[in-house]
Amino acid sequence: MTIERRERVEGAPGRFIMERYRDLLPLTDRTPMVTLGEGGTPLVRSRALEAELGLGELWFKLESTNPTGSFKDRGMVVAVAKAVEEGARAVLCASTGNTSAAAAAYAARHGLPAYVLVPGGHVAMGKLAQAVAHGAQVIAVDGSFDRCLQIARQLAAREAVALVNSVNPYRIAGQKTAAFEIADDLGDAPDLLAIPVGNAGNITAYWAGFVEYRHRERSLRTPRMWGFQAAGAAPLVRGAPVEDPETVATAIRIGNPASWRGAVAARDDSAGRIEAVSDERILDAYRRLAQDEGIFCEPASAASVAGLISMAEAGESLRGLTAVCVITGSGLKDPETALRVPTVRREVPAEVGSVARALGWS
Ligand code: AN7
Repeated sequence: MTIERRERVEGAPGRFIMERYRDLLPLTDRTPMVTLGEGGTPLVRSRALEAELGLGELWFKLESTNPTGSFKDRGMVVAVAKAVEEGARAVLCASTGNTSAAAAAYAARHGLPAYVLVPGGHVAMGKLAQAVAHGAQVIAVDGSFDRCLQIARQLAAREAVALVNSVNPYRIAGQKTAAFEIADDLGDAPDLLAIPVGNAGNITAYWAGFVEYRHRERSLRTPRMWGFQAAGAAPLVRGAPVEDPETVATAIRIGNPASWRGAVAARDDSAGRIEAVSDERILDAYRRLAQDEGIFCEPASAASVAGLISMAEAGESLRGLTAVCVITGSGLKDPETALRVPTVRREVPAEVGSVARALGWS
């Protein structure tokens, strides 16, 4: 018996999406196969919400476990590799935070400089820390994400940098692999896919992934796509751009999504929905995920769960259906929101009696 050597991949072989789904990605033999271990994320079954919502099965796709703590790594690993293949000498993006963290990490991995434009004062602390730690040049712009993206597009058109926002088709290609993994893990696509929507790249990518998988007969069906925007930043629900988007879920504080048409097509072609959820409901779902399911996500991610709860309350029948909620980013990204609740008490003296009293045990 001969054992064939597989192509060697730098980093973490096996679960690496560019290797596992190579035949479904726009790679060539000149694409550098560099990884930080993205993809292969867990699909975890609900403990509490599934029965409460009357679902047959509720699963959480934990994209928060990607190397930089969000789904952005799937698209960025492909986009930066292709940028290198095509001769780019730097990468540029606009970001509400997670894209910048991923761009900075993968640029560092390839030895390229990264430039990121963020809306000043509206990026969660953990994401900013990542971009800075990886050595990206971070420019805080006095304006919204939408303005940052406009400026980034103009700069990319006149400088020799690769724009790695989701207007870059390699980002969408990489992010499709999450849909492939869900169908592989469940044995088929679910009935429903619930997902937060900001710039709308991810809902576009998931839909493309499910459609492609069915087309290639690797799954039998496609899900209904349910996208959820924050009420203060819900242009797709309103049907018009929002000038001054505002929400506690800063990741999706976006008023004019670049993949607008992709999101509308995902909704309409899947007989799905795009709805708005209030910040109050987002924070409620955020706490329920952490306390009843053991899943610490960032507020934007909780929009998918808030949306499912809202739809159930509005009388939408979920009975017997299999649903997947995409948990797009880690709670560690935004510790300030987590600590806003008044549960951390002041320090007590270092002795048993005081600690027991503080615990309410005596
Ligand atoms: C945790 O990082 O747009 O609808 O610049 O970070 O594909 O934009 C982030 C978006 C959901 C929405 N959840 O995805 C950025 C950025 C989290 C996010 C979204 C984002 P898209």
